[in-house]
Amino acid sequence: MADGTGPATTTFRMDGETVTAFEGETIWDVAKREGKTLPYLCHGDRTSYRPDGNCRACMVEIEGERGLAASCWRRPSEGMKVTTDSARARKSRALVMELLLADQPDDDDAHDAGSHFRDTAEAAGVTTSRFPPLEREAVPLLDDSHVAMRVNLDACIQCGLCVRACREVQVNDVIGMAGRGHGAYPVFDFDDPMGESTCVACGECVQACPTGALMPTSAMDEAQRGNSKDVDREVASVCPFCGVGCQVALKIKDGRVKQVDGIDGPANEGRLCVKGRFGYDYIHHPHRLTRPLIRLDDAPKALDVDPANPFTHFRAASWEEALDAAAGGLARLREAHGGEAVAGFGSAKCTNEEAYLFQKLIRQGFGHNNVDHCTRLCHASSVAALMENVGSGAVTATFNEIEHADAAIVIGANPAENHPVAATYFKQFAKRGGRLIVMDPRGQALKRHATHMLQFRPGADVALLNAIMSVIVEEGLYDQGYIDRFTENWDAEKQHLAGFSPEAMEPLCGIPAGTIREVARDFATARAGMIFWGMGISQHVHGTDNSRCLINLALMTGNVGRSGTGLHPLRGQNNVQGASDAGLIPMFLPDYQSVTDAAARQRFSGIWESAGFSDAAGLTVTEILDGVHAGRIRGMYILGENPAMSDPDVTHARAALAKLDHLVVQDIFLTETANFADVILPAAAFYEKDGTVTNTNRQVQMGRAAVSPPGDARPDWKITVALARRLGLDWAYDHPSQVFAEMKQGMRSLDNITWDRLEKEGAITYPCLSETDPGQAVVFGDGFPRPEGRARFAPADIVPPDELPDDDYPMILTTGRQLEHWHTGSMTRRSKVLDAMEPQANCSLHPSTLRKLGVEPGGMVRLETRRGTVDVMARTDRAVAPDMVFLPFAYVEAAANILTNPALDPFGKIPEFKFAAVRVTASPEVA
Ligand SMILES: Nc1nc2c(c(=O)[nH]1)N[C@H]1C(S)=C(S)[C@@H](COP(=O)(O)OP(=O)(O)OC[C@H]3O[C@@H](n4cnc5c(=O)[nH]c(N)nc54)[C@H](O)[C@@H]3O)O[C@H]1N2
Ligand SMILES: Nc1nc2c(c(=O)[nH]1)N[C@H]1C(S)=C(S)[C@@H](COP(=O)(O)OP(=O)(O)OC[C@H]3O[C@@H](n4cnc5c(=O)[nH]c(N)nc54)[C@H](O)[C@@H]3O)O[C@H]1N2
Ligand SMILES: [Mo]
Repeated sequence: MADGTGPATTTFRMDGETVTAFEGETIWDVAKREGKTLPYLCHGDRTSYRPDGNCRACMVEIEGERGLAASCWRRPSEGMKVTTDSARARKSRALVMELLLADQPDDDDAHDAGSHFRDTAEAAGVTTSRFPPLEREAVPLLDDSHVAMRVNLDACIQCGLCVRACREVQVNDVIGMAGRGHGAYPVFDFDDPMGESTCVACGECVQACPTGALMPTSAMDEAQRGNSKDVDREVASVCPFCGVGCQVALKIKDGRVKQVDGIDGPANEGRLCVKGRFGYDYIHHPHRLTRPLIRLDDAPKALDVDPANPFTHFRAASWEEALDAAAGGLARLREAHGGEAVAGFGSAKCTNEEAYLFQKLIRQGFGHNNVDHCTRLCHASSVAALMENVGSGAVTATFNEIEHADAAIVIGANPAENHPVAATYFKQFAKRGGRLIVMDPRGQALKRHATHMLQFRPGADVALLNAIMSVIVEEGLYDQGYIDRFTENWDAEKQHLAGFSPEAMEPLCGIPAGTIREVARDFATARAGMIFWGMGISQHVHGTDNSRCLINLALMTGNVGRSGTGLHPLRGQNNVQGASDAGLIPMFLPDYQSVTDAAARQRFSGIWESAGFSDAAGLTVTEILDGVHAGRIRGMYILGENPAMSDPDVTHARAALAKLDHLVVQDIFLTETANFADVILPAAAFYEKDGTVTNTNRQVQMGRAAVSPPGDARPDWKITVALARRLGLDWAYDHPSQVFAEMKQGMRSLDNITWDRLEKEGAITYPCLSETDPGQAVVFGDGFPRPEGRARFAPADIVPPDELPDDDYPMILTTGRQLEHWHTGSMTRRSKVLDAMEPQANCSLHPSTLRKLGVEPGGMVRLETRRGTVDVMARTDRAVAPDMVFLPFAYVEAAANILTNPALDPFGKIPEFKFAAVRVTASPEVA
C-alpha cells in the first residue's frame, strides 16, 4: 500500500541511505516518507490523483541509467541507487519549471499568485525565465461564461489534471483536451464556453488545477488576478448540505468564507459538489436574522411577506426580552393546559448535541414525546422496515463499499443530483465494469452508466421487486446457506413470491418479463451486491412495503454483512442520521431505545436527574399539525425546519401554524414558517458553530466554527439552553463537548468515540470497537441485533397509491429535488451561484405532453390537484413519462406542497410526496 503499511518488498539506496519501499510505492512515495519533498505537478500529492509521469517536475537520477527518471512513476528495484538531489537532477527539474514559467502571466498578473505551481517553481529556485513564451496555436484566453468559475488558459501547463478531475474522479466527462503538445488546451464538451457546456459545476477541476488557469470566481478580481494563499486562516469542517458529509477546508478572509475546498474525509476523499464548493455564501446573505424579533400585536398571521421588506410584522428585541417572551408563552400554555399543549420540531440541519438538547427539552420540560423532525418526511418508512426486520435503522455498509461490489441497485434515488459525491463512486464503479441497475420512473444522469435502466410505472415498486425475487426463487439463485444461518420466515416469503411472476407483474410495472428475469439473474449471481435507495421508495403510502422488499432481496441473495454488500438508504440531510440517533423521534429515545420501555425511560430520567416523562409514543410531524387543528396543541417550538413549505398539503399546515397561540421559530432566515411566529430567535449557521454531525455512512464528524455569526445571532444549542433554564430546567452547559459527554452516557453507539478523538481524527464510524478503531464500515457479518441474531423476511403485498388519476385529474404529479437547490430554498436561493444557475420555479413535462397542451418550452402551465393550484414555468424533458409532471419543492412562488397528498404510510407515517392525481393545463394568459 502507498501509505507505507503494506508488506516490505524492495530495499534500495536513496541519497546514500538504505531505504525500503513497500508494495506499490514509487520512488516519489518513498522520498516523501523519508521526509524529502520532491516536486510534483501531475498528481495531487498522490492523494486523489494517480501520477502519470508526464510533467517531468520530479526527475531523479538512477545509477547506471543514462536518462533521468520520473520519480512519481518509477517503482524502485532491489539494490537500485537513486540520487534525488544531484546537481543534474536539480538542474533538470529547474529547467522544466523555467520552461513552464516562460508561458505564465507575469507575477503581477498571476491568476493565482499563491498557486502550487508557483510554489514549486520557487522551491526549485526559479522565479524568472530566460526563455521566450512558446509559440502556441491561438488558444482562447479568458472564458468567464460560468458564474462560479473562470478559465484563463494563458496559465495552463497542459498537465491534464482538470481532464482527469472531470473524467476519472467525478466521472462527468465534460472536459477534454484539444490541440496537440504545447498547443493543447482543455475544452468543455465540444469546445463550448464553460457556462454553456454540460458542466455541473462540481469544481473538481478548479481544485485540481495547479496554476490558477481554473479559478473560483469568488477568489478573483475583475482583472483576473487572485491569490489562493491570501487567506487569514483555514478551518476544517463538514459540508452543511446533504447526508454524504463531505469534509471541507474553509478559507477565511476578513471574517468571510472566501473559498471552499474538499479535504480527505472518509466519505468524500477530497471531492465536493456544486453546493458544497460554491453554495456556502448563504451564510453571508443580507437576509440573515441578526436580532431576535417579536411579532407586532396587530400583525396578522399569514404568509404575506413582502420579499423586499420581510420584517414588517416584527420588531427587534433584546435577547432577554425575546427569550422571556418565547419561554414565557410556552410555560403559560404548560400551566394552563398541561405539557401536552406544547410540541416541538427539531432539526436535521443542526448538530448532534443540538438535536439531543432539543428532544431533552420537550421530554424533560413538557413530560411527553411529541417531538419529531424531517426524518418523518424522508426515510421514516425505510427506518420502520429496517428496525422491524434487521433490528437497526442505519445503513449496513458505507456507500464507499461499492468499491468492493460487483453489482449495485440504485432505486428511487437520483444521487447525481442529490448525493453527487456518492454518485461519483457509483459512476467509477460502473466504469470499472460493475453492474449498475437503476430503477426509477424518471430518467436520470446515472442512466448513462447503468447496465440496466428500468423506467417503470411510479408506485409499482412492490410489483417489480417481488417479480425480481420470484425469478430468484424460481431459478434457485438464492443463497440457501445465508438464509439458513442468518434469517427467519423464509418459507413464508418463498410461498408469497409464487404469486408474482414477471409475466403477471409486467402489466403492473411496465417492464418486460424478460428484462425482469435478466436483472434478477444479474443481481443474484453477483459475488457482492449493494442496494441503495431514496425517496422514490420511502415517500409512498406503501413506503414501508417497498423497503421490506429491498431487505428481502438483500437477505435472499446473502448480500449483507460482507465487504461490497449492504443495504444503504441514502440519508438526506447533513445530520438526519445523527438527529435520529440523538432521539429526535416521537417513539424513540437516543439510540432507538423505545419510549414504551420503562428501563430506557428510567435510564434517561436518571441521567437528566429529573422526574419521568410519558410512556406513550409521541405524535409525528403531520400528526402534531393535526393536533393543532384539533385544539390539543396550542404552542410549538420549531428549530431549523420549514414546515410551511416542506409538509404535504401546506395549506393545511400553514393554517395550523397560524392557529397556534404561541409559536417560537429559531432559524437563520425569516422563513415561510417564521412568518407565523410570535417570537423569532436568530441562530448561528453551521459554519459558525462547533458540534458533531453524523452522515449517511454512520460517520460521526467534527464541525468547527470558521466565522462569527452575524449581529446577535447565537449557536442553536445556546439558545435552547437559555430557553430550558427559563422553563425551569437546571441546565448548565458551556460547551457542546459537555452535551456530547452526556449523550455517551445513554448511547452505546458512541462507545469509544470521544470529543477529543473527533477533534484529532475528524471522523469516526460507529460502531467503533476500540479507542484506536476508526469504526466499522460494514456491520452484521455475524448476525443481526434481533432475536437469535436473525433478520426477518417480511412478505409485502401490492398496495396502490392513495390517489389514482381519474377523469378530473388525469395525470400523475411527482415531486422532488434539483441539484442546485436545497429543499425549501431558504439557503440555496440565497446563494449567488446556485440561485444564478437555477433562478426560476419550474416543472418538467414530456415534449409530447407539452405539444398536446399547446405550450412552448419555457411557457407557463397550471397544475391543479384536490388540494390547490400552482402556475409554473414548464421545461421539456424526455426523462419524464408523458402522463407525469415533475415539480421540485424549492420555490415558494410555485410551492409543490400546495398540491401534494398528505395520505400516510401506516407504519412510517410518511406522506405520499411522490404520487398525486393532477390536472395540467396551459396557464390562463396573465394580463
Ligand atoms: N440538491 C439537493 N440534494 C439533496 C436534497 C435537496 O433538497 N437538494 N435533499 C436531501 C434530502 S433530505 C434527501 S431525503 C435526499 C433525497 O434524495 P433522492 O431520494 O434522490 O430524492 P428525490 O429527488 O426526491 O427522489 C428520488 C427519485 O425517486 C424517483 N421516484 C419517484 N417516484 C418513484 C416511485 O414510485 N418508485 C421509485 N422507485 N422511484 C420513484 C424520482 O424520479 C427521483 O429520481 O436528497 C438530499 N440531497
Ligand atoms: N413535495 C415534497 N415535499 C417534501 C419532500 C419531497 O420530496 N417532496 N421531501 C421531504 C424531505 S425528504 C425532507 S428531509 C423535508 C425537509 O424539510 P425541512 O427540513 O423543513 O426543509 P429545509 O429547507 O431543509 O429546512 C431547514 C431549515 O433550517 C434552516 N437552517 C439551516 N441551517 C440552520 C442552522 O444552523 N440553525 C437553524 N436554527 N436553522 C438552520 C434553514 O434556513 C431552513 O429553514 O422536506 C420534505 N418535503
Ligand atoms: Mo430528506
